[in-house]
Amino acid sequence: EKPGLELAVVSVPSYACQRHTPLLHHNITLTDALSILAENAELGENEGRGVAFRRAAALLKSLPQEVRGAEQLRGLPCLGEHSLRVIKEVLEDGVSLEVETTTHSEQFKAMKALTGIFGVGAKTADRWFREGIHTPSDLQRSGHTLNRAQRAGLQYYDELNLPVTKSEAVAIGQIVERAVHAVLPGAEITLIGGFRRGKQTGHDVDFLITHPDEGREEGLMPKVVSWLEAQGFLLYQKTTGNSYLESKEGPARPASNMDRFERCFSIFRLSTDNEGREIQTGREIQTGREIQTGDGPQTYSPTLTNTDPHTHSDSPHPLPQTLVVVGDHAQKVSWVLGHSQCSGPRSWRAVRVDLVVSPYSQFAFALLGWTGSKLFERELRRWAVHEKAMTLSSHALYDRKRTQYLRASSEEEIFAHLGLEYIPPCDRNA
Ligand code: 8DG
Ligand code: MN
Ligand code: MN
Repeated sequence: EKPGLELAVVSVPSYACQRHTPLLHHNITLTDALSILAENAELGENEGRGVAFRRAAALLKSLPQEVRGAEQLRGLPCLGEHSLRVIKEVLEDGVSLEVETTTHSEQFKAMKALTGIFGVGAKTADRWFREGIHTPSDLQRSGHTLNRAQRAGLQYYDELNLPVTKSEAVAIGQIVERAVHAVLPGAEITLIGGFRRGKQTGHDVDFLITHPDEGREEGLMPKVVSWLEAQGFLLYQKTTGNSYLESKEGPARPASNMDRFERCFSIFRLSTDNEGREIQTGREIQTGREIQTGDGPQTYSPTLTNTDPHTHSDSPHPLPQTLVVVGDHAQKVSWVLGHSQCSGPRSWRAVRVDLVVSPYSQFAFALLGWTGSKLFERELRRWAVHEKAMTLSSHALYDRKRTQYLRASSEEEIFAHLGLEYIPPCDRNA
């Protein structure tokens, strides 16, 4: 075989969960084009079409080298007629007319801007679009009655659309850890979602919380939320209780994307100084940390007053050190903060945070289900159903032939139950 001429077509498997998909790959131009079409289909509530474009893009992300000609794609799975046409166009002309038209269409731009408001889905955005509302400002002026989530979404629109950096995620993680340990010592907190897959930025920060003594985690979320609220860390939150019940007959209906864990969708108030450097201060607790400036690390001496009655340590203990928001991102953050309509420049930013609590026995399933990517998750469930006659959710794996639940205490075990090679989080970026 002549390397370089043909992509080694050593048969690429057709399910994304059978492949390694790293964050950085060789076909960005092609996948960007397909993602636009996927997004447009999703905004138009054409889910099937969206998935087809997502699968095609995911296939390209898993290839070991850049595709230079359409002939290299022969024999590859997941490439439908429409996706192939777009790929060929981009390979030949550098751009696809359909993608360009979509990107510049008034409807696509408006739908993106409106669904970019936290709490606004495609249906609502479409209704508004047809009333002539194209931007968040239009919406503000319209006088429409908004729900609590949408009001918060509109209020923090610019900030919530700034990417969250890894260091901001770490800072949020420290706050979450303090909150959780204050109300339930011994609980374990795991960073999930895109950051667990190795992304350097995200649209939010996701955490999974559990406790080794099953049952101790019950009712944890309201306590964590109260603690965070008392400390002034929350700008918005909506908590939902756990409603999962395992039945002997197996899952009642095919597992969907929505699970039934205790959870909290929130907006955090993350402190920054006006240059974007981070100085975390709660209302009552001031934490010490290392602040990295252009001149190198400086120590910020800790004064920790533990005011929480649930924890019994009264000696000040040092917290894990942090991080900083520096450089380009910091400038962007301060620019947005400085220009937010409601106030002058300020020393904090809003960050979307998702918290999920799982019982210890479901932890591996929750971890796998919340690490993503969304397409990787969808493909895992599709593989389970179609290839293994099993039902996978973020709670459990059910074997329909043996009519029993399959237990697992690690992601590795779940992949093994499914007859799949283990794919680590960094390779689940489908
Ligand atoms: P990003 O935030 O950096 O943009 O990417 P992400 O972290 O991959 O996306 P996400 O929207 O935060 O979602 C993280 C994972 O959580 C993703 O795999 C999808 C999954 N997820 C939800 N909602 C639900 C849900 O209700 N149930 C389950 N099982 N998973 C969910 O977002
Ligand atoms: Mn996320
Ligand atoms: Mn999330």
